[in-house]
Amino acid sequence: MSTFPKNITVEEIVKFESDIADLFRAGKIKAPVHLRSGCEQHLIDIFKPIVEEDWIFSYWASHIHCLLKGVSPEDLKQQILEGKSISLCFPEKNIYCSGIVGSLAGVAVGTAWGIKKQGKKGTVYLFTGDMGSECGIFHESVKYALNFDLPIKFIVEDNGVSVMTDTRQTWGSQRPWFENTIYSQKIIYYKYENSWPHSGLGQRIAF
Ligand SMILES: Cc1ncc(C[n+]2csc(CCOP(=O)(O)OP(=O)(O)O)c2C)c(N)n1
Repeated sequence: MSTFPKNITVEEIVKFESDIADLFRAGKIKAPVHLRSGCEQHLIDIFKPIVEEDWIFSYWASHIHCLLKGVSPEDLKQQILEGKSISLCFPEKNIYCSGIVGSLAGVAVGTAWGIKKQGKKGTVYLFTGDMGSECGIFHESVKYALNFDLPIKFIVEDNGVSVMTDTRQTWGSQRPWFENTIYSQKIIYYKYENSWPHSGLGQRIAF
């Protein structure tokens, strides 16, 4: 798997998101976009062991995950221009995303179960936000994956908020539920501050 692209820099990622913001501002994207920043180096590091045969499941803000899994910036931009930013899918790259909170946890665990049962190669990576990681389906999925030793890692990307709601205040705890539990061995957790709004640009766009 030596041809797998790994050389995308923080600057290239920042420029990609900024270019998409310009297109959105100009009214060229007639669908939601969710831009992210501050997580670039974390994601570059997390993607280091990820190879082509691995699977990526992510949600509404997945531009950076797609780039790091080897989708070309041109192909990604085209899909975004076609209004698919919120649920990007590249089956040829084993990438599936959804705009529905929690929807992919069971799918990702099922994929990992299939890999194990069929003796195939590959690891599944499910990316989720901090609020997504507090949902019941996420907890059940991590529990099942740990108990059956499935080839899956869960990545929790904590920007502190669910849209504009403070996630920790919502659940009455300053710590994620899995901290210092046996489940944390299945989870890669990092914190970041997103300089973009949750969705769009925080301004009215006229098409
Ligand atoms: C089932 C469902 N309920 C509500 C929403 C609306 N929604 C979209 S993103 C989001 C917040 C998720 O927060 P978090 O998991 O922390 O993600 P991030 O901050 O990284 O976007 C919500 C409530 C949705 N997409 N799906």
